Amino acid sequence: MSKSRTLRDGLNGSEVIRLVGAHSALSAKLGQDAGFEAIWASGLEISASRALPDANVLSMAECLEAAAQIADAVDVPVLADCDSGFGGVGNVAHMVRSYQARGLAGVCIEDKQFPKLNSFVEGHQDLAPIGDFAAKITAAKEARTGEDFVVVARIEAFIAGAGLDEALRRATVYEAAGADALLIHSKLSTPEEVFAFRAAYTGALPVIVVPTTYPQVTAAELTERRFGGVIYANQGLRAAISAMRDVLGQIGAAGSTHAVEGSIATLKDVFALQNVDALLARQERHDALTAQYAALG
Ligand code: SPV
Ligand code: MG
Repeated sequence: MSKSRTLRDGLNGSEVIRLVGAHSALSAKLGQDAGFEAIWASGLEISASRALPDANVLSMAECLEAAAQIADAVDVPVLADCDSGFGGVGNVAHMVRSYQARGLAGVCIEDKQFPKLNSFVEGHQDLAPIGDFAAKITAAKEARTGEDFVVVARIEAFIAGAGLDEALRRATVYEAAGADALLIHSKLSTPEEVFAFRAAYTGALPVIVVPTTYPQVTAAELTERRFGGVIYANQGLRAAISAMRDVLGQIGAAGSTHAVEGSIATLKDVFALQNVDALLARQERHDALTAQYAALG
């Protein structure tokens, strides 16, 4: 089954599909190994891994390269965070063709103005006009090939302080424009807003949430409340930052690596993640073939 079909089926399944954020091939592999059904190529994580703000500073080509490296490294589907689509409808069409060609299972675009600003950064969160964003959704759908590639419309009404009625109005229009799923985002410390949205939304699309600021919510509760997907968008990156800062600080303070050696990943572990065994097996076969062909001559 294609990765896009798997993502589509997962979003429409009887339980929420769990996506985990990644910024690199390695972090995506760790997410897959941990049992997540899909990967979120996170704009926040990818920008942060370059020590840059999540504010459309990176170009589409740079985001695409990172997302494609992620997709190449895993068997599970990857949903790409494409911010507000990198421009107008022309950019969106090019974006969809490029992401689909590089093996992504779908794209998510959000109804904010370019340049976007990460939803949790204090500052102006300006919503795109509803018609303008809906036209981008249609452009995305028209640019994809086949039926399975997923186009997610992300609603930022709560983030911009525009309220439930505006979120629902946008959901209806984006559904009419052809979206395959909705992502409703909230920065409250409880799931109250997204629960209210899910209860009031009467359309047919699966609804995805990103419980970064309301971590108490469980996947089981989201399934019970009829959500389609949950994205743990940045916990892997945050864990890596904490772990690296801690270990590097210890090495600097102690003047040796002795104290940390037992608590960090072994080189054997690193080699396994790099698929070194496959490389060695290929080399062995190459050596055998070389000897065989040499004997023929
Ligand atoms: C991301 O991971 O880049 C997201 C989710 O878009 S959020 O950071 O919550 O905006
Ligand atoms: Mg993002």
